[in-house]
Amino acid sequence: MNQDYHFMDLAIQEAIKGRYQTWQNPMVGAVIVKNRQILATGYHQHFGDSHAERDAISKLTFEQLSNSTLYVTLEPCSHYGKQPPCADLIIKSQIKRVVIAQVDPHSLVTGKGIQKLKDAGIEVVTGIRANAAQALNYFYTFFYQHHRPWISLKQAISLDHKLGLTNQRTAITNSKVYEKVHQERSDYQAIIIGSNTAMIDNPSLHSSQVSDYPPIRVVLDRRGRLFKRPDLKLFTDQSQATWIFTQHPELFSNLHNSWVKIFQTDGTIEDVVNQLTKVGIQSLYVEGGAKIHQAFWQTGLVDELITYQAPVLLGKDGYDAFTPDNTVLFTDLKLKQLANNFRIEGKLSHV
Ligand code: AOF
Ligand code: ZN
Repeated sequence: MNQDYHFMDLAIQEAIKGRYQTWQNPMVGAVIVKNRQILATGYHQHFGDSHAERDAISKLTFEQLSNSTLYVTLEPCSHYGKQPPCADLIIKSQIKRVVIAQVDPHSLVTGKGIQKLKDAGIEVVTGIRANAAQALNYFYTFFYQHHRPWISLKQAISLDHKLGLTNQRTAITNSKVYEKVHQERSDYQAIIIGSNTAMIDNPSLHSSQVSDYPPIRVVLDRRGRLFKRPDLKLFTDQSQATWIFTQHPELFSNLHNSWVKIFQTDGTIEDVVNQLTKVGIQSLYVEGGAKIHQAFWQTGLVDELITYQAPVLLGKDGYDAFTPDNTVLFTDLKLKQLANNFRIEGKLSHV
């Protein structure tokens, strides 16, 4: 029915209100309708808090709910997590019809929520605006489908494909790129840099969106060189968590505190990705430098390359961006001009 699309669009608008606050949970929106009238709306407001369905249902009386239709952007859950199962609440509320956009890719839920509703005699319709709902929770969906985080490499290069001048901090891109990168970081759950970048650039890796869950700053420091640099912003600025992956955790005993966490690794990127997967990190923004990019590239796990290019030639004193061994084809290419710089985004063809 046409109105199903209309009400689902509203549910998607509701879901978006939770952006930057649902963290490892999906953004979900709900709309309850009876006789073509909207009775209540709701959304998942914060990680750990009420689900969208409960948020909407709790605003209505039993009488209002009875025989109503619930529009929800994600399949209602059927398991006990931080919240009780929404499917049970929907059944208890005597909602007659449930329209769902996306089937939950989370293996604890997939299909089970829908089945529970059907078993209780509720009419269930799925797939209404499924693509839009999936796009809303792109990284969440990828994580549960592929059992690892989505990985974007980000690099800022000159026209001669160099990242900067050797051993000194070099800003080659303009202020619009600076703003865009700060905004873009907010979409990811972790930002990754290598120890060289940490020491040379001393970055704070801030993101521009206000959130209770700013991206975690992950530093790959196999040899444990950073223990001698407690002055780095990553250690002194408590705005975001810093996680160090090293083969020498013992060196960091003094730096370990409530926002700095030390992880032991075997030194491979695969191990870092595995450990991040285990703690539920769904998306990585790998900022470099070139060695880290190269190491990620070699795993074959990179899903997207984001390149910012500035109109400058760094010449022979510049150091090279990473270079793949073979020809690489991109899909879904996006090109955007930011004043006199370019942003080029390409997904790898395996995605
Ligand atoms: C949400 N918000 O509106 C819906 C979700 O730990 P819990 O209880 O919050 O459960 C999280 C899971 O519940 C989540 O991964 C997803 O599978 C399902 N549905 N989650 O956070 C919602 N409807
Ligand atoms: Zn739920």
